Amino acid sequence: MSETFYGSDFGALEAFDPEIAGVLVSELDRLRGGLQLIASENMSSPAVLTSLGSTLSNKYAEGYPGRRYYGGCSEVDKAESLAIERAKALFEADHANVQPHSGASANQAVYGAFMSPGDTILAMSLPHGGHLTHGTKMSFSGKWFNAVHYGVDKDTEDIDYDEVERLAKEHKPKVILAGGSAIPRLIDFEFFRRVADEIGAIFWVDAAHFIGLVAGKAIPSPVPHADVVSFTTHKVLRGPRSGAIVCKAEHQAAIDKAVFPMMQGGPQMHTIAAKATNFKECATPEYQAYAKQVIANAKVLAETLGEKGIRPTTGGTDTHLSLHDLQQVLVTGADAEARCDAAGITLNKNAIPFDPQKPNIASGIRVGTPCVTTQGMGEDEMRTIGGLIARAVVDGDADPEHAVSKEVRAEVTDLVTRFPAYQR
Ligand code: DSN
Repeated sequence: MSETFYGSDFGALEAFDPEIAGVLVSELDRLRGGLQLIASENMSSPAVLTSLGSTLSNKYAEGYPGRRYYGGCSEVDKAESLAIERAKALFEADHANVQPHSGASANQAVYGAFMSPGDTILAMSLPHGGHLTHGTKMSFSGKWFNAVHYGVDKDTEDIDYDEVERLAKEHKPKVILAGGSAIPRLIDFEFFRRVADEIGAIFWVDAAHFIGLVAGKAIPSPVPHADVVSFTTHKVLRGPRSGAIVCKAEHQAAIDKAVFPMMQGGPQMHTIAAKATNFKECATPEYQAYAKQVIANAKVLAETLGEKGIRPTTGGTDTHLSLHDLQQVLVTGADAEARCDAAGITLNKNAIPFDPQKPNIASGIRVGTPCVTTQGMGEDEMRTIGGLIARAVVDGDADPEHAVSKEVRAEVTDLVTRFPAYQR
């Protein structure tokens, strides 16, 4: 039986608000028309998008299933219970909280659960691949907490594990945090667990970037090792734009209280329903094959760019992303991003470890394969894409009318026509 779901009625939007309807259409055209290589983005399924555009958005449901501060929660309780149970099963976790609105909200809750203002956290530095919420001075996390940062080793460009251990013993942080937004290599969770145990610290993993690879059983999971794992649901995982936390049973009460009422009010029930659907998708063999292909693709893309003089830091990748040093080709990250944009390739400039440039210029780019793999592309297409990026970066221009921009864009169009996003 088909049903009319008020909320997915594009015709109604178009009739009432053509300006916003136009934005929806032109954004879809933008997605379809170019290559999306931002490592933190993906393309959720129509099933996930349907809940996001549903009447569940109307419901106030402060509290947790069966323990709400509002009436009328019988149906949203079902959605949240499904999301919790599916997350626990998918990640083999004791407990899941699916209410965080985003990765930053999830991280706020972890601080709230385990730390008081002035307490010390040991985390990866932002310029070496960490994250804004991991104690940078501009963020609440650096203003309210004493953040000590480790970085990468100058030679390997991978996490400097000796420094982690030295700083942990010197500063005795309450929490040790692993994870970040530009780490191409696997993280040694057992090492972090041992160091945390030696000083009696909580071990927290911010798995936002790679949790989808964990869900797809393509890389080892932090869940057995960490006290708490926070993550976003919209990156490789391919769910709605949101966040979640899984933790050991002993931290359940602290995490739940920190998410609500400490950091958030009403949960977004439409997004929670979409998370439930996403967790179900992630348990399928198709998703598991996808996660493995994301990594295979990232390896080939990193290697191809390296062959063109756009060196991958750490020598390559084990995950969905690679970070590339442009100094050899004498182009800044900002210029590379603009040249690629003009050629129909969306990626982002990124600081590389020990970067001589300011962050808004940067000496690197970050590329990721979640979107293009969702579109069905494989290793052959990654070789093509690596060549196109190199042409745009080295010979191209920020002007879309430049000959190289036009040539590369024509090849991008050919590729995305053969591997369409959101097939019509
Ligand atoms: N902004 C995200 C990223 O691009 O990695 C992290 O929050």
